[in-house]
Amino acid sequence: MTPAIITAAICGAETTREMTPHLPITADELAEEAFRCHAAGAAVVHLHVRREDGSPSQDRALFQKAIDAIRARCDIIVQTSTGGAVGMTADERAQPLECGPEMASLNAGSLNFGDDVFLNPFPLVREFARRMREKKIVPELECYDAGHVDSCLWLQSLGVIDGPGHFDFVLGVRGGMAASEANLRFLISKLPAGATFNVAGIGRHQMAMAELSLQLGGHARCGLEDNIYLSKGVLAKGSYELVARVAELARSAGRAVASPSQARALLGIN
Ligand code: KMH
Ligand code: ZN
Repeated sequence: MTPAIITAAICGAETTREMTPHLPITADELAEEAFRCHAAGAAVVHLHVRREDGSPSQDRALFQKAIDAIRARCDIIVQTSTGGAVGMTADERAQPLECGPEMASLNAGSLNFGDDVFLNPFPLVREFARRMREKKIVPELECYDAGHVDSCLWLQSLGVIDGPGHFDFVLGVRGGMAASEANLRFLISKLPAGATFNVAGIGRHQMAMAELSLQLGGHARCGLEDNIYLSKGVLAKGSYELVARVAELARSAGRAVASPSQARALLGIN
């Protein structure tokens, strides 16, 4: 079986210090958390950054500082967010692509996101994809709904994004597809031959979706961006505790845990 790539989503844009005191905010805190996640088995860190007051930002300088701090600690793959927070402009969101990440998220379509709307119109997707290709940044195709997979296949047929692609099924957002086994199996059935997939279950679905993905040959994402609890009512002390648990799930599924260099080979990162 292919080694399992664990992605640690350590910060996000919506989780707050009021929700959990364990959220990393400064560049040093983000680097320390990425290092702990790497030690626990993560090969990729999905990165957002914050201003000093904790508010979400896509500021290039803040990203550069965080990336430099992470790279000084370990060789984990840095996947910068181009999603940012709901309501940000495309120009704001694209800034981290200027920081030389190996990977970046590419959100494949729009959806209701709780009471907000997360806008990803095709012109934005095409422009982000163009910049990623120009900079040799490997996109992770963020799909919150089945139509987003179809959109990616259409963009592949137009040559806008390279196939077969690395997909991330984000399941359990209020407004997107629910986190269920039937939904995940359906999404996998839509993938082109040779595609790889990751699953990010939101909230209480995180571990169950990670386990299922690992059993089905996929990869898994966890961390405080998507879920703050280690078990019911018990806050995770950091994303690293969640990564350690997913690493156990991988081994139980008969999968080795991929190192960053194994993940680079699997994801086509040169
Ligand atoms: N914060 C969400 C609205 C991404 O990083 O690409 C979007 C998000 C996706 O987190
Ligand atoms: Zn994100």
